[in-house]
Amino acid sequence: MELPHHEDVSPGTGGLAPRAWYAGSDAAVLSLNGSWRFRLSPGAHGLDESFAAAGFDAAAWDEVVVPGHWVLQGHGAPVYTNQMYPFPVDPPRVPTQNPTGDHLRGFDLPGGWPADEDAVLRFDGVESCARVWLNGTPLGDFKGSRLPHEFAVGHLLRPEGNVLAVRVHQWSSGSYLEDQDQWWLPGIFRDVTLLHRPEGAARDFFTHASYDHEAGTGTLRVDSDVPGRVTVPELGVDVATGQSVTVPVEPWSAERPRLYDAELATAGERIPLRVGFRTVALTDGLITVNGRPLLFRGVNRHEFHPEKGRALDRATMRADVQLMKQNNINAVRTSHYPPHPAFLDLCDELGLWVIDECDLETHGFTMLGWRGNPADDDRWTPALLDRAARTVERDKNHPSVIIWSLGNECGTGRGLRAMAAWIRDRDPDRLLHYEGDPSCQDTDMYSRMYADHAEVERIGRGEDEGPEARRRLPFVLCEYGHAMGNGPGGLREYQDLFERYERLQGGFIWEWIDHGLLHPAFGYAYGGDFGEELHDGNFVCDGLCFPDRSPSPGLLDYKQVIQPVRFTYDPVSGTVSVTNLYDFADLAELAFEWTYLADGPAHPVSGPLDVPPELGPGESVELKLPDPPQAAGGAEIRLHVSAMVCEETNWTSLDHVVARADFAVTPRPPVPVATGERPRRSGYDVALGPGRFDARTGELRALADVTLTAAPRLEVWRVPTDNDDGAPWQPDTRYGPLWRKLGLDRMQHRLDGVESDADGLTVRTRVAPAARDLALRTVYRWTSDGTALRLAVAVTPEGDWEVPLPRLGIRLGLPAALGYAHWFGGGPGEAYPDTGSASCVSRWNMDVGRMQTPYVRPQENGARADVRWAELRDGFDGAGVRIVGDPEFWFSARRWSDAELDAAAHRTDLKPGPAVWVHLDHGQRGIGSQSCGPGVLSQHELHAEPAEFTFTFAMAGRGR
Ligand code: IPT
Repeated sequence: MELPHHEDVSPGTGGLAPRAWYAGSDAAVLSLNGSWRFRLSPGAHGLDESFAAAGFDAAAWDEVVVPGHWVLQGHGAPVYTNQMYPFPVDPPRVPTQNPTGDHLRGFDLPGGWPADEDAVLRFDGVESCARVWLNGTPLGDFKGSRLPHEFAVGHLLRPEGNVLAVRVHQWSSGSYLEDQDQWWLPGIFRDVTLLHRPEGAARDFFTHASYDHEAGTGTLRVDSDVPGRVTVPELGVDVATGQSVTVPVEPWSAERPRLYDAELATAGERIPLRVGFRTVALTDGLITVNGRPLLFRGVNRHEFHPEKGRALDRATMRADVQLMKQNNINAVRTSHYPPHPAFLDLCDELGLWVIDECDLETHGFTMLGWRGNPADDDRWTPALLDRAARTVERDKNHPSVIIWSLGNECGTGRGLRAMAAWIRDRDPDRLLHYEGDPSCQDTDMYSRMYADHAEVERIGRGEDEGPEARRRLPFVLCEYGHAMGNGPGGLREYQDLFERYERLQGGFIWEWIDHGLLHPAFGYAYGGDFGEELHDGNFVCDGLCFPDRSPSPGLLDYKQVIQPVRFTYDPVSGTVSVTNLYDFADLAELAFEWTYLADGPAHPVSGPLDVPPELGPGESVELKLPDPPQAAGGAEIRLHVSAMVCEETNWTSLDHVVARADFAVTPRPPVPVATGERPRRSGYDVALGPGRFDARTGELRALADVTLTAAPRLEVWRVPTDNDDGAPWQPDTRYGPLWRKLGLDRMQHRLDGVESDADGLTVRTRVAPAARDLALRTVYRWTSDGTALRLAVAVTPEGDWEVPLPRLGIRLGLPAALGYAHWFGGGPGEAYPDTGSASCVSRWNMDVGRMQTPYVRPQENGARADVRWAELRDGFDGAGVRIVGDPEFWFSARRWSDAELDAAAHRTDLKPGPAVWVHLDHGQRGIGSQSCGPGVLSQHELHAEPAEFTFTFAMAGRGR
C-alpha cells in the first residue's frame, strides 16, 4: 500500500538542502508572519487541494496568527503526554482522526524586490507535517517540526497577489520521532520568511574560529560554496573564503562572550557574522574549552510560553537568557530539539554553553520493550539523518554551541549510529552527546539522567562499572534535580560532588520552566485539563520558573548553590575567605561588600571587601574584617557578604547580586523561660498568664483578647509534594502515598489527662491513626511568667514507625485578621532541609498571602527556616501574637487548611477562609527529587524519634 506523504517515513520532498541560518544580510527579506486564513478539518482523508489553487475564496475562513498553534487559538485543544504516544503505535501510520489545518496567506512583493531572481521560502518550524503550494504550484512537503525547511520559489513569484497555501497535519510519521515530554501543539509555530537569493550569493557557509590558549591567537576560516572575502575590521583581517588567518584575539567563553563583528562578502550578498574564537576538545578525559575543563551549571530548556506555547517571540527568548545569566546558569541543553535559531544568537551574545539537541525522541517505544523503534530501523535512517543535518547545518556557526546531541530517549540503534558518524564527519570540531546508549560508543561523554548522589560519587571516583571506554569519559548529568512542584532537593550535595571530583563536569536541571497553559478556569492548565483521553497530569509543570517566568524557590536555591564565588567565615579570626569558582574569568567584574547586622537589618554596618580583581579561577584569598559591633542587649549579630556586578551588562543591571553568604557572628542569645505563674481555674476555664484554656480538654482557647480558631496541637502531616508522591516507576518507598495509607492525615488525638499544678498545666495525649498501633505520645506542658505563655512539647513515638515523618510540630488557627507576618529567621522565601540555600537569616515581613509559593498544582509550600520568632499581626503594625521558638523552628502560615490545600488541583481552587492556619515545626522532612529522581538523602530524613521543643506565646504590637 502506498502511504500518503504524511505517513510515509520520508523526511519530505521538493525542499532545498539544509544550510546555515542567519539574519541581517543585505539581501531582501519579507516576513510572512501575521494573520493567515485558517480552516480546520478533523482528518486528513478525502480532503481536496482546491484551497491551494489560484482564485480560491477563503473569505469565510477563520484567521490564526502565524507563528502560532491553532489549538491555542480556539481550534481544538492541546494534549499532554510524557512518554505515551497519544495514538496507537503502528509506525508509520497515524490515526484517521488527524486534525488538519489549512493555512492561506496572500502577499505582494515589496517595492524594489527583484522578482525575476532566485528566492527561497523558509519555514522555521511547523508541527508536524506540512505540504506547501505557492500560487497554485505544489512545492513539496516536509516533516521535522523544530527544524527549518526551504523551497526555491523565485520562478513562481509575482510582484502582486501571491498566494501561499500550507496544509498542516497534526499527526504524521514524524510524530513517532517527536515524542518529547511536552504538549502536542500543531501549527506553523515559527517564522515564515521569503528570502531573496541574489545572483552570486553564497548558498551556505561554515565559520571555523578556534583559539590557541597557549599562543593567545585565534584562527579563522570561513568556508563558503561561493567564493568571497571575510573581513574582521577590529582584527585587521581581510582574507578570502577558505583561507585561514591567525591573529592575536580574546577568546569566547560563556563567562566572557567576546564576539568580533565580521562580514562575509560574496558577489551577491554581504552577511554580517559574529565570530567567537574558542576550541572545544576532549583533553585527558575532560571536556575542555580553550584548554580549561568546564563545569556545567545548566538547565534543560524547552521553548514555552503560557499563552503562545512554543511560538516564542524574541523578547521572551532574551528574557530566558537574561534570567538564566542572572541566576548563575552557564549552560543550556536545548531539550529536546533545536530552539528557535534566534535563541542561539542570544547565547552567543550573552554567553551560555549550549548542548544543541536534535529534534528526535522515540520514548514511547520503551513501553513496547523498544520493539519497532525507528532509531533502529534502516527504513527510518534517512529521516534521522535529515534531522541531524538540519540541526548541524542550521546551527554550525554559533560559538555557543559546543556539543551536538543526537536526541533524547531513543533507545539505541543503527539510525543513531549513522547520525553520529555523519555529524563527526561534518563537524569534527565539536563534541557529541547522547544519553540513551550506555555503551557510549558514539559519544564523547558519559551522560546520565537522575543518577543519585552515591552513584555520581562512585562515577566521580572512577569506581563505576561498565565498558572500559566509558570509564575514560567525562561525566555529565544531562538531567537531574527534577524541579516539579516543591523542590528539587539535594542540589547542594550534587554541586559539592561536582566541585570535588574532576571527572564530574556538572549537569542540567530538569527543567527551566513549567509548561502550564494559561486557562480561564484553572489559572494554569496541565495534562488532563483539556479532557485528554490519555495524559500525564502535572508532570509537565516541572520547571525552575513558574509559567509566567517568575522564579520558583528552586531557581533561587540553584542560583545560590552554583554561585561562582564561595565565601567561608571564621568568627574566631574574623576573616572571610573568598574563592573564585569561575572556569575562566577573574573577579574584575564584581564588587564585594560585607555587612554586620544586629537582630536584622535595622542598623547595618557595612563596607567594601577588598577582593583582588585579578583573583583567577580556583584561587582564594583571606581577608580580615573590621571587628563586629557590640551586641547591644543580647542582640544576635550576623554577617552578610555579597558580590555584585560593578558594571551594567547585557544581562543585568548594576548592583545585581551574583553571590552572597550569611554567617552567624554571635550565637543566638538564650530564650528566657516563662514560668512562675499559677494556673487559676474557674468553672470550665483555666487562666494561665495570657492563656485561657478549656479545663476539660486542656485546649488553649484564647491568648489575651485573641480567640484561637483552632487550638495548638501536634501535627505530623504535610500535603504531599510532587516529590513526596514520587513517580509511578519509582521504588515503593514513595512516602506521599505511604503517609496517606497510614493515615497521617487523619491522626486522632486522644486525651489522657489534664493536670494543673502550682506552676503550670500538663496535657497528656496520644496521637495515632485509626487501624494502626503506631502513635506519638505527646505531652503539652504550659507555663507562664504572667505576660508570656510557654508551651513545651514532648513527643515519644510508640510502635514500629517504618516511615519518616513529613513534619513534626504544632499547628494552630488564628483569626483571619492576623494575616500579616513578621519574623526573624530564614527568608524571604521558603526553605526545606534540602532546598533552602537561598534562605538568609534576617528580619522579614509580608502578608500571609505572599508567603504562599504558587505551585501550579497546590502542595506543601511556604515554610520559612531557622525562625527565632514570628508574629502574626492585624496589618503591618497592628496588634497580634508573637511566638518565640526554642530551638529555632520552621514557620508557615496560610489562609486555608491543609485539607483544603490537599483537595486543590489548581491555584484557583484555593480560597481564603475565616482563619490563618499556622504551622510551627520542630522538624520538616527534606524534599528530594523523587518525582523523577532520587528521594531524600538520609541526612535530611525526619525520623519518628523522641523530641522536645518549646514555643513561647506573647502579645505583639501593643506599645511594645
Ligand atoms: C526524562 C526525559 O528525558 C525528559 O524529557 C522528561 O520527561 C523528564 O524525564 C521528566 O520530566 S525521562 C525519565 C523517564 C527519566
